Amino acid sequence: MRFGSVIAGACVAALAWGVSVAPAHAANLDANCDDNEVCLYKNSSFQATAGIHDRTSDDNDYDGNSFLNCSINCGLNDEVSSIRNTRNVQMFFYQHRNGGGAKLHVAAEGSRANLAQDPLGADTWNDRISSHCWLDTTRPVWCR
Ligand SMILES: [Ca+2]
Ligand SMILES: [Ca+2]
Ligand SMILES: [Ca+2]
Repeated sequence: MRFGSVIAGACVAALAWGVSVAPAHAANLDANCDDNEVCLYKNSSFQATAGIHDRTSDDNDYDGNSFLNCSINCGLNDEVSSIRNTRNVQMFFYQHRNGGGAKLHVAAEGSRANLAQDPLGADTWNDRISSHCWLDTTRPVWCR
């Protein structure tokens, strides 16, 4: 195959149809942290092999979502320990679902390598995040 296995199924299908594909094509939930995604990691320091959830959309409730590349305790809610935002738009992450509780700002194309170093009251943001959104013009009402 001309391209590596990191190219997602949707991209391969597009190539088969003769459609040109940008190199930075964002593939939702393929365990690769592509451009225009938010990449949530179970461990600190962006360890994709220890659990990653890479997505292209806002999420108002992590409950029921899971890490990829993960075999045990893989639920997303209250388990995220590092973050990459690869979209050129700033983001908010929230303590609770639907934008509830405290919020953590991450810059456009910014990241947090270790949420245990980001204070949340007397505690930290490690294993606390439950929803997120990009602060673009189409953001939902709960993205405050
Ligand atoms: Ca991806
Ligand atoms: Ca964690
Ligand atoms: Ca939470």
